[in-house]
Amino acid sequence: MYTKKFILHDYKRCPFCIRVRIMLYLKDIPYEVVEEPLREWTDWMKDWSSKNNERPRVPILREIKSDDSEVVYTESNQINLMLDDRDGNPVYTPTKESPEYQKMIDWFDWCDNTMKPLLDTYKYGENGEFDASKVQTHAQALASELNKLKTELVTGNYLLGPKMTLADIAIIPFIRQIMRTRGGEFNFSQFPNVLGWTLNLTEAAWFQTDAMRDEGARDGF
Ligand SMILES: N[C@@H](CCC(=O)N[C@@H](CS)C(=O)NCC(=O)O)C(=O)O
Repeated sequence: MYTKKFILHDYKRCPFCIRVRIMLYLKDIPYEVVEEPLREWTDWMKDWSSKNNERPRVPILREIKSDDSEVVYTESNQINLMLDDRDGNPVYTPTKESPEYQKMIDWFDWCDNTMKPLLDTYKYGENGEFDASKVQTHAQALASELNKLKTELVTGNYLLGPKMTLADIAIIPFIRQIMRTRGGEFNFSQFPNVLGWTLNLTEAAWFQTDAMRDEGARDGF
């Protein structure tokens, strides 16, 4: 059964969605977009979430097959692993048996479970209550985690060496978010190679395409 089309349930500014849009672009996979109004959600999302007893969240990628059956994929990094592998030519995924594969999984985990909570606190405050007097402390906590990126990027252009992988794709939308918070007040001069890695990716011609645009991304997201 062949794939008739992909549909991405998307929110422009969501960094998890940007991960998936990067991959769809790099793998040259056409797709339709359904914009999800966060917290209101489309009827499809409400229906899917109640049938599956899952909280509505973006991104969701639907694969519509030639017989109109559909497969629903959730979790941005899992979606990206699937997209990279589906043509039998995984360009951005290290081989499963290699130490790099486990390192990639560790970066996924670090990004979502360690760095993102610190980024949210830096951006929105503890429990979403912004307090300007605590920004410095929150920035320091975030900076101490970003040291991991700094150390890793000493040996190569990308996190796992000379080639861009899903590890870079997973993390880059979040670093861009830090760079944009409150007009870019985070002090990146302490991380010149992280800045270089970010600009190398975000200023690449392919990153400037419509799919990667996250307009409206001021401080709000
Ligand atoms: N682990 C998920 C996280 C997705 C996620 O948290 N998406 C946010 C938007 S950035 C969302 O849908 N939030 C709505 C909610 O949690 O109610 C992934 O990697 O896809």
